[in-house]
Amino acid sequence: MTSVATDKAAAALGKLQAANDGRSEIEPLTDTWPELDEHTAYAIQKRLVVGQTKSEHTHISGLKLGLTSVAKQKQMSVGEPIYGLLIASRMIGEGDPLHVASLIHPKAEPEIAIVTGRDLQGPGVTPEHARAAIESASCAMEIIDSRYKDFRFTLTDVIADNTSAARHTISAYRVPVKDLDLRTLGVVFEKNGEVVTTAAGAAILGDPAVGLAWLANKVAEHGESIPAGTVVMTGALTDAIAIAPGDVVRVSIAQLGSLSLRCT
Ligand code: 0L1
Ligand code: MG
Repeated sequence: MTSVATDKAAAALGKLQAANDGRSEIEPLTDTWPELDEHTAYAIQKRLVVGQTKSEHTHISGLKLGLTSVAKQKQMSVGEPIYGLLIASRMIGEGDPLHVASLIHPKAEPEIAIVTGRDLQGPGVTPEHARAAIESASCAMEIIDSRYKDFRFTLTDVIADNTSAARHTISAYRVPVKDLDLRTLGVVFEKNGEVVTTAAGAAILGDPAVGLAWLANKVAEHGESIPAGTVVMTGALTDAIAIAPGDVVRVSIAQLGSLSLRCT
């Protein structure tokens, strides 16, 4: 990075951190820094998250995929997903409520969370390698909350903003995937007792294992691997829905069970 880019990255980091701490919206970084590139955006993301974990005395607890549906990729004019980092203190325990006022404009999305049972070191990880590395799967929900006004951002903006990650909740019921085909699991997403959307595991790039393989190869570009025991949120199975105090959202996934989240 040139010294100008370093200064811009430091300023961007400060803006995102302040927006996160103050629950305030900002304009996209690329409005004033259109040349922000993907590599720099991931570097900002990492520094942002490491700073948050230090100030909250917590740690990075896993990885997440974003933009895993073809529809979302088309909307953003991109041909691949993105990844972000999970923060342990941002996990909502099963049965605990989400305090909506602690966020800016949260939305909930149903996901499959997996835990890996083998190390994955890219490049060259195939969906077959990734499939064999998935040890268990669970029902999960991600609460996304872009720090950008009206969720308006470019690809590099959202990467720098840790892919809109805000909170996540994962069922403690972990199902071994040995005899499970994640592609064909039916998904029902409800809000206040009404079905909002349905999907299948194949909504994640055709197969969550494809997402995991992409992730292993992508983090390798940044000198990282995915060690055995890593939790990965594999991406939204349906569109995210806005949530408000009083709402209860629930995801049910065939063979994985159900998970509810009450918003206060
Ligand atoms: O987890 C996600 O799929 C979110 C990716 C970022 C895009 C968004 O905020 O909708
Ligand atoms: Mg998500």
